[in-house]
Amino acid sequence: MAACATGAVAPPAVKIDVHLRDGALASLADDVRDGLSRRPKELSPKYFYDERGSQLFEQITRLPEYYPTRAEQEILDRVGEHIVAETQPRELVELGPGSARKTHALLDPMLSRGGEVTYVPVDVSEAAVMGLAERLTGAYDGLRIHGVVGDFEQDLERLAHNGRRRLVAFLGGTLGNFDREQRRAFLTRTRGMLGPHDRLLVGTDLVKDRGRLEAAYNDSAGVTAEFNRNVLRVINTNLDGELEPERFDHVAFYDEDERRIEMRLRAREQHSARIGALEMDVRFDEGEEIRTEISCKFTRSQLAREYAAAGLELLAWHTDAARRFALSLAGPAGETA
Ligand code: SAH
Ligand code: AVI
Repeated sequence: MAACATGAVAPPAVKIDVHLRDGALASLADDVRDGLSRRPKELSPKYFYDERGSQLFEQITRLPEYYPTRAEQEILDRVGEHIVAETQPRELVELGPGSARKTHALLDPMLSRGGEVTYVPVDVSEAAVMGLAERLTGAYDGLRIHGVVGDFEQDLERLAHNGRRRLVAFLGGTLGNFDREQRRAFLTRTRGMLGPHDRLLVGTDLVKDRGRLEAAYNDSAGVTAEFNRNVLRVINTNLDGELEPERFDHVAFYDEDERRIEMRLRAREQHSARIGALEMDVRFDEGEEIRTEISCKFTRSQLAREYAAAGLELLAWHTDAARRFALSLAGPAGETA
């Protein structure tokens, strides 16, 4: 028997848990069968983000029309240090980090306080988690990374609390990609991850004039249109599909009553497409649409109400100078005094 070292063994600096290896494909098949059988047809936005989709989203964040990323970066640069000083987290859990470019505004002040810091990125995209783990280990000495390839709608309960103060960040406005019911379920589950001193930091896009909103989702370079069509390529690759992205137009418009952008793919002509793995032929009428994403826009009072309904209390609200985007800090209701 090999001799065992005595004393504490330092945990590895990087650990990755993959919860989705089979699950992603299983749920893709079920979701696509269900979504493309509905009227109107619908697909979940979580399937945009294969490697190409993640790259296209990165390009979107740099488009002149797509202001949310720059606006949120402006807020984080201004208040990131203050938020860390107030909340004193030792663990940062980030839901849907993507490339985690903005996360430095939280990690830098966390690490500069000294002591051990753990970063827990949870993303459905394996490429995103692997990529940022590699980049951040290079960038920070002493940062522990516990990456989780998982679905933040299903896998949050798997994130064991290590007893140290936790900040859960949900940046970019991704909360807006849920409808009201999904938000309530998600916020309630996220509340369940928080101890009395833990905090939730959420980025949300704000209600504003139709022109600026619609421009952000109809960029002149056509990147958002390619991002939208990418969901069809994801189906083709993973489910032996024969959907033809070029037979669909990208559609994005602001619904003022629902306060949300709706993204759709509209069939240019009547046609059918085979999805081999589902043994399914999908028929599209001319002009028929698949809803691929909603992106809800918020006001402070609406978000405060939604937090309260999930057992959370809005503690702080920060916007960019042009008031396009907000970062809100919340904690468990009744335990934050
Ligand atoms: N937070 C980043 C990225 C936003 S894009 C930013 O602010 O720029 C949305 C990210 O959430 C993508 O990385 C995508 O892969 C991830 N994502 C979408 N749905 C998800 C789900 N259900 N579970 C986990 N990650 C998800
Ligand atoms: C990730 N999410 C917040 C983006 C949004 O604005 O709703 C996704 C996106 N869709 C089109 N452009 C960007």
